[in-house]
Amino acid sequence: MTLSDRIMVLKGDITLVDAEAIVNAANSSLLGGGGVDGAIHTAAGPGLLEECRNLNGCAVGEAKVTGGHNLKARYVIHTVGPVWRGGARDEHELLASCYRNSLKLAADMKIKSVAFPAISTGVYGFPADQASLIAVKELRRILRREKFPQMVYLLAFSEQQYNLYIKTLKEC
Ligand code: AR6
Repeated sequence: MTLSDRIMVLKGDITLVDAEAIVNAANSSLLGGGGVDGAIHTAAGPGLLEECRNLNGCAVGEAKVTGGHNLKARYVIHTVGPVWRGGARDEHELLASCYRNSLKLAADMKIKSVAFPAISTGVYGFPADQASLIAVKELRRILRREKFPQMVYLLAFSEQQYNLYIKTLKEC
């Protein structure tokens, strides 16, 4: 566990984190999938899918909020990361906007703590080092001017991802 201003790196399963909101790396249907999305829907129970059906999907880079249902977290912020297509298709800006829009929702709702998975770095293939830099830079930039959330957790699902976040936080 490492602290840097209001950003903390944690290792493990995001569904078990003690945060007021957790962020889901969803797809644009918002109707579930594999990876962290699958884990969140499984832990939240069928009520989450029911609520998601009413949201009419979500564009890449945008974010929408639901309740947490059976999760410990009170809210789930669903965001849709870009699929990596080589880096010249606006992927960097779209990933930054996932962090920006998710955090903006949390700030507007005065949510105290939010946990983020490494959006787009699994099935969507975004290079983890570049994604980590975008996450840290964007979160820091926004936290500088927002009082909420007071705490942001970066959830690393692997040792490698954990070390990468620590390195990024130290270097930028
Ligand atoms: N807790 C924390 N992180 C996790 C967990 C977990 N329980 N499970 C996986 N990760 P991915 P994407 C990490 O593939 O790349 C879904 O099918 C994982 O190791 O979940 O944004 C959606 O429906 C990786 O570091 O999301 C979309 O179709 C990170 O979470 C698509 O995958 C993101 O991996 C989205 O792809």
